[in-house]
Amino acid sequence: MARQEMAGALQIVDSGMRQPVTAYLGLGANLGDARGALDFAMQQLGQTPGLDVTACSAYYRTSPIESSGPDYINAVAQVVTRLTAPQLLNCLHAIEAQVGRVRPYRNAPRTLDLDILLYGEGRIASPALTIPHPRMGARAFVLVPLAEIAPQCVALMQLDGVREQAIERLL
Ligand code: A4P
Ligand code: MG
Repeated sequence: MARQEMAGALQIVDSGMRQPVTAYLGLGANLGDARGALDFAMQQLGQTPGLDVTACSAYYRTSPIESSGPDYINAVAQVVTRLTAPQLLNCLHAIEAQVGRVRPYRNAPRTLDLDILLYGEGRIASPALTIPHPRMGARAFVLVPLAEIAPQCVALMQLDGVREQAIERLL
C-alpha cells in the first residue's frame, strides 16, 4: 500500500515497489540459550514481511573478540529484501528485543546481536548505520560463515588474516 511521509516541505511517496536487494546479516549470541536465540532469529526473519531468507550458514562456536563472557554462537544469513537498510535495521532491533537484548555497554555479552553486514552494493555512513559493517573484515566469526554461503564476498587474504581466531563449525 502506498505510504506518504512529509520530510520538511518535500513529500516523499514510498510506493513499496523498490527492487529487491540481497543482504547479509550477522547473527551472534553468548548469553543464555545462544543456539535457541539464533534459531528464534531465523524463524522471525522468515516471517518478516518484505524479506525472504535465502540461505543460512552453519552455526559456529567462536571465542569472544573484544568482548567477554562465554563462547559465542555465530552464523550468517542471506536475505533478499525490499526493505530499505534502516527499515531492515529496525526489524533486527525488534527481534533482538524479543529475546531480551540489553545494552549495558559496547561489546557486552548479549542474548542476541543482529548486524547488517552487506546490503547489496550499498555504502552507508551515518551515526545509526554503517554498511558494509566496519569491523566485518577483521573477524573470523563473520568471514568464515559468510564465505560458506557467499564465497564471492570474501577474499582469501581476509580469511588468512583471521586464521588465528578460534572458530569451530557445529553440526
Ligand atoms: N550500527 C551501525 N551500523 C550497523 C550495522 N551495519 N548493523 C549501529 C547493525 N547495527 C549497526 O550496535 C550499536 C549500534 O550500532 C546500533 O544501535 C546501530 O544503530 P549494538 O548491536 O547495539 O551494540 P554492539 O553489538 O555492542 O556494537 P557493535 O558495533 O554492533 O559491535 P560489533 O562490532 O558488532 O561487535 N565476538 C564473537 N566471537 N562473536 C560476536 O558475535 N560480537 C561483538 C560485537 C564483539 N565480539 C564478538 C561478537
Ligand atoms: Mg550489533
